Amino acid sequence: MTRGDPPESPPIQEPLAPGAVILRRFASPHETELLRLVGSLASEAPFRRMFTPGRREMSVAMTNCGKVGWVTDLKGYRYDPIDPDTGRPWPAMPEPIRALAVEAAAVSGYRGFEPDACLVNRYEPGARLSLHQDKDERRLSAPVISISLGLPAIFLFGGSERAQRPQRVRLVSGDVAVWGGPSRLAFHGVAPLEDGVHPATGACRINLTVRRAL
Ligand code: MD3
Ligand code: FE
Repeated sequence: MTRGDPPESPPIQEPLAPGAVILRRFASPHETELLRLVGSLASEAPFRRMFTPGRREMSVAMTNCGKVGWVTDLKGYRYDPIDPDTGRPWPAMPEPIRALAVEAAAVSGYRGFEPDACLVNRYEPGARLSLHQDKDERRLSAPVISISLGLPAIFLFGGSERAQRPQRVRLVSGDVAVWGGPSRLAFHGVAPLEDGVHPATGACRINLTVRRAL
């Protein structure tokens, strides 16, 4: 990816909540390249379905790149520099992914974002993510940037309390969302993925979340 190339159609910024914005189709010009990079990092650190400390197998398959990766097992959730499945460090974060996330953060008002981790989620039809907060990162002042690729999904965006009924937002391939400030600790999740076929991914959705974990 070349930094500074304008997207083919002007990006639409859709405010969602204080500190949270959706940049519609911001990543669309890079869809093919991003998916190629995901394929390449998954050849080093394969997608796997992890277990929660509560012994449930997640329906979403995950892998990571960057200095550390998010893992869950019977012992708990954490960021680890070593992939437990391969015993090797996670693959480095590809520069185009880092640059796209830093640019999305900057246009959303978060300057100086220095990500060190990227969690890659793969949803097949029926896969879902129940409402949760992302709070395993040390620096909650840094935003989380999410990049959606492939099949559309209904993203659930709640408030600071789990009981708050979440907004439902449809995210399509190329959409980038920025979550920071007052929204950083909001409860969020993903509704079960609907069946479908996407020209670039087939029957799945890939989500990249770029973070500052350490
Ligand atoms: C709002 N991923 O990996 S991305 C996750 O689509 C995760 O795979 C979802 O939740 C997915 O933890 C949602 C959007 C997202 C990511 C992080 C957030 C929204 C967020 C952190 C705080 C608030
Ligand atoms: Fe999350």
